[in-house]
Amino acid sequence: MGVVNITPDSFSDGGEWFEPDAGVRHGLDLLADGADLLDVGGESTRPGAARVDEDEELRRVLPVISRLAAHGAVVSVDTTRANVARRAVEAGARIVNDVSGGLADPRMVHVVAETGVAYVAMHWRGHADVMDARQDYADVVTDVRDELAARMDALVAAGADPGQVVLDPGLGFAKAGTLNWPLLTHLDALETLGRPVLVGASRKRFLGHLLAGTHGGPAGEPVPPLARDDATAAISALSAAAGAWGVRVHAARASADAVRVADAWTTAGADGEDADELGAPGTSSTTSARGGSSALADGKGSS
Ligand code: PMM
Repeated sequence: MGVVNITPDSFSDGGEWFEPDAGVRHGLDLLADGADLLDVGGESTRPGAARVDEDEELRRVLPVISRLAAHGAVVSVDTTRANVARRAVEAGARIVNDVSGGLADPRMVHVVAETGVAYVAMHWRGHADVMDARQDYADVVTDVRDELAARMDALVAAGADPGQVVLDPGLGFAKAGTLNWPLLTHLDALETLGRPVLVGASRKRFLGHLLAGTHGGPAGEPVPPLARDDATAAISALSAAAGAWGVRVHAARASADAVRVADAWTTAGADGEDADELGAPGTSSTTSARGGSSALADGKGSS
């Protein structure tokens, strides 16, 4: 899943693709680099970010979504607002990616049920201005799993089909540095909920901290967002090998390659030693970020 942020202030690429033409061009570049899906967002969720109003969010995302959909791209809209989700689906989006898992807007679960659209429910504990203060977990893995299970229940209670839902641990959202690693190493805990899992680690702060003092930078200083892409690709490979359905990334090529490597790796492991059994990269039927995308495009998800 390639990220197309139509925002002036996202933490790693704010302002770069703010005009619709630039956003569309960037989306097409991500597809050329191997992305299967494009995630178009008009509101930054970086820590401390102020909210944009709904009209402005619509003005940012709708033209880009309709043009990318007209190019045949599978588009998701990154929004917490039910009305933006509905309008985006009307404009051609086939997936709603809601970082609040339906908590920010009580009407969202109904839009998901009524449209039948595929829906990413991310773990969330509050908007960007408050989330850093909401990091109390008894056990981060079980708490995130249980809170996502509650979001599934709310969706089903509103009439949505569980088959519409993809789950996301929400790396960096109400989770500082070290809290993110157990979530990554226990993706299987989320997989017990029976739905595909999306991982959004790309360029996040915890990677900046992991790499602090490397890349020629000063000791203790997190490396800047654009220097986190190689680490992001490593997470993409490991996530795919652990069974993730997708990875949400800013730089598609390295992660698309990483997912192919993981796919070949797990296929070889599952099929035994016969290398001839390996198909062309990306064509395997085994679970991988690439392998699941067509199912989601149908709105059915994968398992
Ligand atoms: N992270 C961001 C935005 N949207 N959506 C999902 N499903 N998962 C994420 O981890 C996620 C997201 C923040 O990153 P950005 O500001 O660079 O888009």
